Amino acid sequence: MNNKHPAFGFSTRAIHHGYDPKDHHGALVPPIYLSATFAFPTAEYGAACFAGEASGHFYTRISNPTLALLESRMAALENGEAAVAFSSGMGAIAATFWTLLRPGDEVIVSQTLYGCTFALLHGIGEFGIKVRHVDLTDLAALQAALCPATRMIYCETPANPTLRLVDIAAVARLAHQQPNVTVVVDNTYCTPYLQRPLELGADVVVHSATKYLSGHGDITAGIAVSSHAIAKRIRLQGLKDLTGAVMSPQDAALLMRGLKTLALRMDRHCSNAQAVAEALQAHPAVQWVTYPGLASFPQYELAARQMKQSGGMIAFELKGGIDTGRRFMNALKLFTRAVSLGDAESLAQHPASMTHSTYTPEERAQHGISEGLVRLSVGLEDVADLLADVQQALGKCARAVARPTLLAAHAGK
Ligand code: 7XF
Repeated sequence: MNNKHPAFGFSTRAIHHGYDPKDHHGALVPPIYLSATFAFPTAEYGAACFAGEASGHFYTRISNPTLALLESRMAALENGEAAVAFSSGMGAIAATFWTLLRPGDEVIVSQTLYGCTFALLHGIGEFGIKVRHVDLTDLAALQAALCPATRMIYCETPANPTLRLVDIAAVARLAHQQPNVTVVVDNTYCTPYLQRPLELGADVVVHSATKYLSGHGDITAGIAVSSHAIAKRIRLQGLKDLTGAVMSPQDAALLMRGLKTLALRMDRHCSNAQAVAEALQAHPAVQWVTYPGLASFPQYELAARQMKQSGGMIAFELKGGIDTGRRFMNALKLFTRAVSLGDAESLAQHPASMTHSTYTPEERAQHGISEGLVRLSVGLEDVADLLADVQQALGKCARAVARPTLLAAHAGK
């Protein structure tokens, strides 16, 4: 899918693609078409729209000019042919699954996914679709899991919340040795500014656009980007009939506003997160920290090859596990205790009891989500203020960890 939109750079496309003010009374910012339905010039034309013989907007659950502009912009940024907008990331993922999978099919999914995607996979399992969880960092395991019934490979990279990476090009190469296998990548953590899965051989990219793409925490939204042929199927089956999870035109306008600053914001998220990850790594209260920009990151070379920068998400655990983790979270003054990610505000949450509470404790253990893992979404504030907040909260944990150790030393005397 290379070079479909080569003319302009990333930010120029994010700001201008698909829109010319002269077609809209000179309006600099695209108007919002707040209309559920669209007039037919004749009865025959209306019938032709429903028969798929005429193009044009006729009902917003299927298409709308504001959504169409957003979709063409997202396709331009991901270097795909087409996109379909949804009311949430889960809407985009569910519609993609329902469109591309049928009873008897098998889907191979990577270890560790966002909690509700994991729950959705349990759900589709009840409809006769076999779900295999495979460690996609192990290509031999993937090769062994592929079979004639395999229709889809699905992964997040980096995964929420462990940050484990999947080598998209290697997985796509293996998958495409077999006909009819669609590789779907959730690119929420990276956005197309940091990583473009379609250029690496994936067939569909899905996003929770609730996160970095919109960037301001004020909408829930989702996007699927692919070839024209797959997007048409996702629109006419997954969106129109099977979920109805259409994005509101007002949300599309907010999302396009967010896209204009995506590159600037991502640069800042990445540099702030790098500084916070380094501070965590250097602190004696920290047991481990995972961030793709640290040399200690197990897939550091893959991260450097596949991602333009290291992203804004950090996973770490404190000595003393979740008890100390909760103490840390409750001591934060600038970071907000909240789920979601990719906002201007820095956020801290505990996956085992929040975003990944859809897993049983045994499943979390199998998928590498430790009970003490704390997840940070590093925002856009001044880095000195973020570091000061993390340091003061860690200071409280260091004292809490040191105390029982001292008591144990005395008890031993
Ligand atoms: O339906 P949503 O817009 O909330 O998106 C679902 C979704 C899909 N893929 C990834 C990688 C996600 O992280 C999400 C949503 N995750 C939030 C989080 O992890 O904080 C949801 C809060 S419960």
